[in-house]
Amino acid sequence: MTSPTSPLTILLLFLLTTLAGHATAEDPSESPLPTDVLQAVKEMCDGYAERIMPGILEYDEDGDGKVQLRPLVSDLMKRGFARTSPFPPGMDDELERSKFARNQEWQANADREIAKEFGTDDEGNILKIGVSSAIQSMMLGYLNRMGPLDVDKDGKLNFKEYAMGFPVTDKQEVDEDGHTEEQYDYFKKNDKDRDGFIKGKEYIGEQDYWLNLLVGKFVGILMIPKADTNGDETLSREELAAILPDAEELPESVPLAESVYWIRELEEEEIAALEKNLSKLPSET
Ligand SMILES: [Ca+2]
Ligand SMILES: [Ca+2]
Ligand SMILES: [Ca+2]
Repeated sequence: MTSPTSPLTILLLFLLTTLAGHATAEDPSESPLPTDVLQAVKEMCDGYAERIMPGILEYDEDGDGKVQLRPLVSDLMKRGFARTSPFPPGMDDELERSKFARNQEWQANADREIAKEFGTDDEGNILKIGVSSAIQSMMLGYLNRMGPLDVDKDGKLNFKEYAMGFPVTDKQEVDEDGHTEEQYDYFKKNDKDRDGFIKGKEYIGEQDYWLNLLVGKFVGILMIPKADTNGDETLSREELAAILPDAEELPESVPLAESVYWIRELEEEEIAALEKNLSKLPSET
């Protein structure tokens, strides 16, 4: 598991916060992005909504195909959603504690924002199209904000411009130009045509990566009660192993009431496995 203060986690948290912190409605018709990019964003977000809806429908108790947003969020909050985790036992270092607290605040904020923007009908029921447009809004908000990084205004980001979007923490090693390995890695990964610039749909590649993680975590948070197969409100090691069979390390047990905190710290491959395996489990009875 990634420790809460590893550079990658900080980067992830930063991006989640960047995404989530801008969840105010972004109207696609007012976006400066080209039509083909907007269309690609829409399709991507429809796909994310497709993935999220089965998790939401787990909360459809009367089977009418509708789930109300407010009670759903209250349910999730009982497991740590939109809340900050208490300090782990033995975390005494002041600096470590303040970083942990800040990270938790970011995560809780990301939760609040993702749920707040879900579109509902007049009765407060969550709509698939409302889920898709909430994610689109987050994504467009971020894409539109890439603009200011483009200092020389040539419509694309060179490495120096791109790297400004990634904060370097005091614990990260930097080269003589003040850049981290992660910055180079992410730039290389997203510069798909290798022309030395991030432009057009390459912006989306970045977003798609982080949103994929965010959506995977959210589906995990929605479906985690299914893993409690004996219904004792605790995920035993056996129950955890059933959903993460390949995990190298698993906690002894995780109370359902703290399951969101546990999911927040999972790594990329674990999040993917969690979503896949929880989807296969029968619904909670
Ligand atoms: Ca530029
Ligand atoms: Ca490129
Ligand atoms: Ca159990």
